[in-house]
Amino acid sequence: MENRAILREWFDRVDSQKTGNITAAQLKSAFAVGNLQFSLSVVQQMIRMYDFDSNGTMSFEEFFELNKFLLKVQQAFSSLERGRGFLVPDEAYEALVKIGFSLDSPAFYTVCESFDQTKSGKLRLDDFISLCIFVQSARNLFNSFDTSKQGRVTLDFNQFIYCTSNCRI
Ligand SMILES: [Ca+2]
Repeated sequence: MENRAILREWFDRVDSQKTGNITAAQLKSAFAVGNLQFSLSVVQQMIRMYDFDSNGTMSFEEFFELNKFLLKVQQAFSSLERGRGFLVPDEAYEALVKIGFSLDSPAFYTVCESFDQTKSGKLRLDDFISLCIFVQSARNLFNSFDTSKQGRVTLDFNQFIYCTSNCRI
């Protein structure tokens, strides 16, 4: 899905009611057609990340931005999966670095384990995308608190609850 016209066609097909917006449920089934299985909450998180007008659905422009992120994730995945269709944790770590996230070991292994749905030590593309969506939205949220760009935030209990509920997938 590289070019805008192809994306537009895809978007219009998914937007079966021709509302100009696609819902989380529509997006979830469209991904499933492409063999990517996401939970509804992951798809809702994707929408929240790029829902610039906060109406809870995706316009084409919003979808276009989401797709850019997904392409970056997919490219990092493809460069390391060597035709097997999955990444082992060390490769997932490397792929995350390519995307621009360098986590320390405790953070990485915790997040990796929670997105390894089959607990097999193998992350398929949909697992890896879900993981990246989580890390990206956590980063956005972190940045919104880290206003002085110190790479460190102080949260009171209410803010902590706000953060964990926002990042729960
Ligand atoms: Ca929207």
